[in-house]
Amino acid sequence: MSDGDAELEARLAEQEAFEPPEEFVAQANVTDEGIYEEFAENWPDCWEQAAGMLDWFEDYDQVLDDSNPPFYKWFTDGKLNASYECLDRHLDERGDEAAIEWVGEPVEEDNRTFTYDELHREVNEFAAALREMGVGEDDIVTMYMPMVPELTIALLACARIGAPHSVVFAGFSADALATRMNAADSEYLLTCDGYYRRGDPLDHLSKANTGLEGVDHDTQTVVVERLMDGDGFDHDLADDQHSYSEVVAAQAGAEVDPVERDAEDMLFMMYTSGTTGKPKGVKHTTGGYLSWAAWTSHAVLDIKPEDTYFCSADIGWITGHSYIVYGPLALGTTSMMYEGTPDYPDRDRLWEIVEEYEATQLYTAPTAIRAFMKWGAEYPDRHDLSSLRLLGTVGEPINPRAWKWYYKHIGDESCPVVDTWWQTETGGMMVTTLPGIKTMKPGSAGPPLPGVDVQIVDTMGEEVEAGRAGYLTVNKPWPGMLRTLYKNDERFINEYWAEYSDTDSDDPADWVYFPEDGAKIDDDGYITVLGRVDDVINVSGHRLGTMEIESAIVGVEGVAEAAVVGGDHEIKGEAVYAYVILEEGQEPTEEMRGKIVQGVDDAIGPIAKPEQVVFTEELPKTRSGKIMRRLLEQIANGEELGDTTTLRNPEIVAEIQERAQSD
Ligand code: 6R9
Repeated sequence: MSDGDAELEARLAEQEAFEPPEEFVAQANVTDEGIYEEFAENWPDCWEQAAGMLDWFEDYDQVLDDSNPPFYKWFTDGKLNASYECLDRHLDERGDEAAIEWVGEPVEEDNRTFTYDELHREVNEFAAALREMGVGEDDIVTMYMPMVPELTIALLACARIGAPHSVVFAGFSADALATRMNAADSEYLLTCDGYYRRGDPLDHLSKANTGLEGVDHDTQTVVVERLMDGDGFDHDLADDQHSYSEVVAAQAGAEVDPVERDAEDMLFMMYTSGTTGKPKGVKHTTGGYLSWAAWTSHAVLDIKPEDTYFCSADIGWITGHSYIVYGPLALGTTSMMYEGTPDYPDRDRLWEIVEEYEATQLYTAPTAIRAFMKWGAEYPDRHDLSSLRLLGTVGEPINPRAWKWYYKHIGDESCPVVDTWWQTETGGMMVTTLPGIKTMKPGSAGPPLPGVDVQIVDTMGEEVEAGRAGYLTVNKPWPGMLRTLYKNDERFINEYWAEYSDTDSDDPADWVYFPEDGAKIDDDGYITVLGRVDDVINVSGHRLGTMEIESAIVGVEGVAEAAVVGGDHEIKGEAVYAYVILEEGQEPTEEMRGKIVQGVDDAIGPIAKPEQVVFTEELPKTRSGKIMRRLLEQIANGEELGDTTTLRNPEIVAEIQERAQSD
């Protein structure tokens, strides 16, 4: 490091606030500070600005119908189609411009550009193929796909014919696929033969087929051929399975009119983890969700049609839905899709892509930034990243050191960084600075977006003082919010509203949304999100329920009981730590440990695999028999232990601690 660098590092380390770069402000989509007051005074009509980003087939009557909280309706009786919004309406002006730049794993030169015209054609053909298979309006189509262009095509094809999609992350297990298809009564699946990881072909269809065996109703499957000749596995398609290229070829040139969907009609559902073992099917609508995705893409990501915008998330998660597909394409921009990992063939892969495509925004996760930081600045330094105008992060809290590294080494101190807090359930961003207006404070996401009403409260629902830890709550509905949990209104109320609402009231003022995150607020209204307060672990920005992992472990033969907690991890943020009691006569062998790890892999997927499995004869329990997870977390983190006197079995704690350390 040169002296100049050292000086700069020292200055950055001390600096707590950063102003938006002037050059950025001069061109930003939103620059008038008055927007905060304007939206507050004009709520909920302010959200006409979000709806106004779309071209509606039929105008809505009412911005918000809050007559039956928490079942809010937005843009009532408005009619639109998400596929039309993301494709058709751009064709006149942007038909020849790139909609999707797809960058494949570098197994050969097979990157693909889809112009809006081309994407429109592909979406129409696949929409026709889906119809031909019998998919009707409101039939749920499941996708179990890696980051290939057909995934985006399929989402928009479903939207075109009014069939809600349910995407299951390709890294999830066969069991996870079956559970989700069963829960959604989904009769259609889109998957692929395989894909490439670090240059090697990976069999995906066998996993999908295992999943299909667990589905309790008839299904039809479409299989995308991603692998190249010679890399294929021995796959025979069953009678109820069709080749993607064949069904699409049969519809060459077909055009499908985008169906008129009501604003409140379901656009998609997405399963996410919660406190109990059963994943939650979060339902999003067409009008509110799409308005929210488009408006936040415009205001926070500063997307303009001529941009080449790069979000490195996977479409298997909500970030990919809102900020690779729906938001950016609704704005008519070029959205990148990257199939591979950031470190293959080398650790400069993302920077190579940014340089080659002249990406203008990069939206990624703190876990990735921490890995980049660990690998060192030499990798981004190899490339010209000056095309970048804005940087974003999402998924988990970002520590100030990682924020500053990102700001300096990727953004060259000339790009604002937006730290965006939101969830699967919120549909899009909720708390973040507006990049053309607000001072940035590393580690703090920022104020709520204009028109978003957030309070930090104590267990009684009273606002806590500035600087004190409390619970994040949202006190007014917003267009992008989930409408319910699929076919489970009761769980919807219990999970998100019951904690702080008067659930007997039909006055919206008595209803408060609780996202189950802890947070604190500064005097100036900036919010620092502290993390989940439920039994959810955030591994590399991915939500995993401890109960789901525990039930996978208990499902392994020979295991009697298990407790799982999240412990700190340098790169992943949090990692899974498992404490396991074996049945009588079972030995705590390495083989058993292997079976447990495999059991989690089979039930959920590799991301949920425990970092450490500690065998014990007992778990620390309170007198009422509740597992003291706090103590297990402290053990996982190698921290000093808190009070153990209220335990039924205090002596076990030291023993577990010893075993965890000797492993
Ligand atoms: C978009 C997404 C949601 C949970 C959320 C919170 C954590 C997300 C964050 C953040 C601190 C941020 N989270 N963004 N925590 N700062 N900027 O990640 O959705 O997968 O549903 O996870 O992620 O704990 O409750 P999802």
